[in-house]
Amino acid sequence: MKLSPLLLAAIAIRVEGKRGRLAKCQKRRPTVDLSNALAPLAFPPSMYPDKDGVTRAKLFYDLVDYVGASFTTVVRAFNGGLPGPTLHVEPGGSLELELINCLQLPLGFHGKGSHNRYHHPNSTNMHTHGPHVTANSPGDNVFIKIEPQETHQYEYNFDDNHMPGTFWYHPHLHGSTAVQVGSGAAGLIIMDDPKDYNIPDSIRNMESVEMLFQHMDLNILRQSANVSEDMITDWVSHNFEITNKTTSLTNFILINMQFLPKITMEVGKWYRWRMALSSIRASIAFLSQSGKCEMQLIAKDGIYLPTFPRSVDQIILSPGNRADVAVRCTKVGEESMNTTFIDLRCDPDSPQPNYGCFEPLEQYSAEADAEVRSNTPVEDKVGVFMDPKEQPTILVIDVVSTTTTSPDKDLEPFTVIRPCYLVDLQAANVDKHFMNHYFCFNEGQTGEEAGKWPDNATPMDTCGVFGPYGKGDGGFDEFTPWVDADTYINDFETGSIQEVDLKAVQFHPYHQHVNPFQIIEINSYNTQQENGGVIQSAVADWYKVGDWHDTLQFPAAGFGPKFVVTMRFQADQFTGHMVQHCHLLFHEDQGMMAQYDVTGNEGVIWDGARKVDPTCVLPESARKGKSNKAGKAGKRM
Ligand SMILES: [Cu+2]
Repeated sequence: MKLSPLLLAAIAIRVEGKRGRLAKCQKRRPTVDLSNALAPLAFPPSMYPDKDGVTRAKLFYDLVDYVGASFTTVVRAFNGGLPGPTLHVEPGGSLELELINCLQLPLGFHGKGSHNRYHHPNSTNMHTHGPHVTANSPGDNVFIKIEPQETHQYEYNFDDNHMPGTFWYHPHLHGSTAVQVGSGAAGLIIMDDPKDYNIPDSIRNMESVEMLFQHMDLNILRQSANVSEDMITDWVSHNFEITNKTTSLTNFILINMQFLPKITMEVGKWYRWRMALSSIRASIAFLSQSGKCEMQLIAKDGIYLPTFPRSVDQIILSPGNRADVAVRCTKVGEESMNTTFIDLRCDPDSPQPNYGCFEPLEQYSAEADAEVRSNTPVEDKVGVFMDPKEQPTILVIDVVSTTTTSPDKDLEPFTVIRPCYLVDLQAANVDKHFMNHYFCFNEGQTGEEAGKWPDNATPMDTCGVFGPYGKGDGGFDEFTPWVDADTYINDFETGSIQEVDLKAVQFHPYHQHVNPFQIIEINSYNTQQENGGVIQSAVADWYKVGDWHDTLQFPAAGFGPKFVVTMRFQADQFTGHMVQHCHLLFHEDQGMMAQYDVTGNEGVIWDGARKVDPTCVLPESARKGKSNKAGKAGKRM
């Protein structure tokens, strides 16, 4: 039967009508040109709470032509800018966020075989990384799927005792996190210090510099675009052009998507650098080249240090981490912030992809490059992504003379009054213990590991976490790549204290949603083994027992498989999903994710908090004695 043009038109309208074309999506694709090095660092627009404490944000997710320092491409971005707008929120307030997915069909790779591989590049969702909020809708539910031309309304409510700090947001749809976050879809969330917050004026009044660091790992982006059948950033056949406009590097660190930007700071004045690392693979460490810029660590992952400030020589960030660091430069002139090499024994000769390495690596061998390129026939067009050259400098500071007569004083030691969900847990009685052990099979291992190859794994790189349920760290028959939103690896009740050993934490940055965690023990008993474990002094300064994180990779080369970091957290208030995953997002897409099931009663807090710290602040709901909806248990992995 031949369809009449009229009928075809009617079908077209019906298809269009089902998904609808969203109003207010951009009519023309904007160009964002950030190709020049040494340009003044630019900041994305900021959105602030209204008088009622509610931040009302609309984020349009759509395409942008990005002109970078060495290449141009098309990326997915929020509100036509890179990075997305900075969302300011306040304790006791909320964030009402409408996410409008303006992307178009096709869905890309989906259906059979796509589960733990890169898939549906044009569908998306939102994760607020760091805030202590519920994972249930309309809150931080990362199992929401917003298909092309659909919208979703999120609402995140922050308790009035929420610790202010630096957080961030990014898409978190399993299968498309690497391609989306890795090409720039991210922005900062800043919970500002309330006017009456008990921090010193020197901290409160410090001018802030907001920096979203982005590692562009074009190799992984190309793979994920390819596998997910992404017709937008399909860098194999179109939409990608090496320009070498400012640099020939193709593997580098950007700040607010700019290559080697410049900031201006007055000599002798403290600035609060609020930083987040949006990276799907590399970590970074950097320092002041001349040593003439002092650095005092104030907060990590949006949580003030137990006592601050802490003098540090280097700033260390792994994928997903944030840091607030007070920086004061004492010599007028140009200062460079240079990356350093923190040894994780990332083997440049390994045919396998290296995990959790600090970039830029000091070297890659020609053989390793050849291996990487062997499956990538387009190298002539796009260059060698793992470039052997370093990008030592990532930021330049113009230190200028000051208009004031005296330099800022040294920062005085101080402790903040903490919310009860962040009291010291080092002496607490633990209710339950779990061992988190991440693992990846690489493509090259499939043959020799065939006997151990799990039924639910895919034929490519496959990552997962070891069961058994409630215990972890089992044998290969307990190895489980991501299952689904109804399946859990452990359960515990609200109001309990949980302890987790992180076993592969040298290589895989462990991130858990909802509840941040405290470092309890850094187990270096294995120091004498093989190569002799070394914890560099910069690492020892940065990661201390008692510190809090929501994402942790511990750079400890040579410690071997027995190296473990033990952490604890309160399962505070929020029942339901508590997702944990590797923040190398290409691993997460390939299955390195599981979730805890928080049962018990909604709203229950740990009754020991006030005994540990009588000054800790309870949320309003607990002060009024509300609590009570029981959580229901989910399916076991
Ligand atoms: Cu990983």
